[in-house]
Amino acid sequence: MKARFELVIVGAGFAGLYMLHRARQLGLGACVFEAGSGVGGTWYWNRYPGARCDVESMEYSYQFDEALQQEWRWSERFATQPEILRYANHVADRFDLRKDIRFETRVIAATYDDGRWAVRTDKGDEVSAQFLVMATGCLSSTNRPDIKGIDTFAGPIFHTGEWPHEEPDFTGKRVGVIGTGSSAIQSIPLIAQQARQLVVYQRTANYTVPARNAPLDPEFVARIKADYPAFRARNSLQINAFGSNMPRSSIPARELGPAERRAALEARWEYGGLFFLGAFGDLLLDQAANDEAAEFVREKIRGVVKDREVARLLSPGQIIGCKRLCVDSGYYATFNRPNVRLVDISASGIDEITPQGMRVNGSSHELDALVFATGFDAMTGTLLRIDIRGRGGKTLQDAWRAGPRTYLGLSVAGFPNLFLITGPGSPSVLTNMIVSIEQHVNWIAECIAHLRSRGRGTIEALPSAQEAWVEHVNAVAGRTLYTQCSSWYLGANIPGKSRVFMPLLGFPAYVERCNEVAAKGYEGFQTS
Ligand code: N01
Repeated sequence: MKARFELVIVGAGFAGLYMLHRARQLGLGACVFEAGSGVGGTWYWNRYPGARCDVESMEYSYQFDEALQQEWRWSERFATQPEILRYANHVADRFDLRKDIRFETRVIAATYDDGRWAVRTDKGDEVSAQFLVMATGCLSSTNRPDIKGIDTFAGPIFHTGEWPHEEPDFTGKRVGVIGTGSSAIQSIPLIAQQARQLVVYQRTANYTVPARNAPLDPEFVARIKADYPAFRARNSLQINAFGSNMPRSSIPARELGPAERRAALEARWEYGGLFFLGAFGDLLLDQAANDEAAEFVREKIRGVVKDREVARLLSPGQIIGCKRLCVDSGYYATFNRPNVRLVDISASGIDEITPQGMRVNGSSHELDALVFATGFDAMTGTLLRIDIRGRGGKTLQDAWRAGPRTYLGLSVAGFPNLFLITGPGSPSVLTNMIVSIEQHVNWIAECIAHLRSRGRGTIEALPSAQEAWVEHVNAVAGRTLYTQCSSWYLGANIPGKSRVFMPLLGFPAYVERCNEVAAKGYEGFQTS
């Protein structure tokens, strides 16, 4: 296709779908390119067994349309991947979005020249647009470690982030899972139920808390639906933009006695989910408070896992919450099964993959299938795999050589009319993503409307505003414990990636700043 649009959107996940809807409301001619064959983004690709959201379903949905949020019925407290994908498809149908989406088409290059973006795809499309919106998601480029011998393996290799549409059958098979992050922790209990033998290769033990998932109580749903906007408003005032039903405590651990601290941790452990990190006001600020919560989880692990050595290996030592906390259903108990084995690879990694399996710590393991649950090149990976060139032909790769630099996580100096949705430097992955997505899309739509109403065609972040923003993001992170472990928030999971803490902590303050920027005529931007 060769065509001219006002807006090109890359990605048909929750960000791309809503951006398209808003573009239409503004009367903009828009086109979406999507690499997958359907909508849903993360929820299209991550179909591994056990995949479900760790934000409660009554919150993990759009709020822009009251009829939509009233009519959709979630079945469980934490929705499964198939249910969330059904929801994304429902939204696409309800708002008739598919006709402007080109599926199975990957954007490979975008070049800015003389007020417009020239966008190229792997299907040979060459389109031009005034505005380019990257709705590419934060966790959409899989990390496939380059392990010696990987191409020699005789059986199938799966990655949780690119799971096949046809469900693999592990019945009677010996399966190896590499990694113990959220994806592994969700899939391991289910793979263990099917496989003859499951071997889990763990480099770093991870903290996980029980989900306490359950069918949704109709009375609870009715209460929320009776005034959904008020529920949304309360959630948007939370630091992570979710969880007003169980808000973070404002009391620091040191102001509580030992029994009160214990009770706070127990209550949140019983409640289930990420709320555990809100047991103390300073759990992610103060080492002693964090140590107490971490030891509490280790004690729980020892209480569940019968083999002492396995329990010890499963017990993480790092700061809890510093890497994304995992939420599980039966993860630790899975290691009591006779067909499950934990292999510690923290000291020397995996020696090599062989046709029959793996060599680890000098011994051979025979396996029929391998599952890489090794995560993503988060937040920047997908953007940097596209050849994006801004003013004067400068590439995004060059602009971000020392780590991503944005203004508000929405815009990059030197790249006019390019918008990022939930980009680095915005709260994104530290929040309920759908809430952050809607806030970004609304801001972008209002910005474009503002430009049009004033007869202006371009907007670009000022380098000075961007530098100040990068400093602000670093300063906020520096006041917490988040920067003190090797997480994907910092890019530390990808060899050679610059270490920069990418998300910004604190949704309400961020929204206030975005609104203030707009109210001041897009302060920190130049328009022409
Ligand atoms: O990926 P991860 P994920 N050799 O990066 C290991 C979201 N999510 O897909 O810690 C051996 O967390 C790596 O080890 P180490 C959520 O935000 C949400 O699980 O680097 N091992 C780690 O154990 C989450 O945080 C949900 O030492 C290697 C694992 O692989 C994010 O997605 C569900 C290795 C990767 O863990 C990513 O989660 C799923 C190597 N060469 C995902 N390289 C929910 O909503 C990496 N590893 C619940």
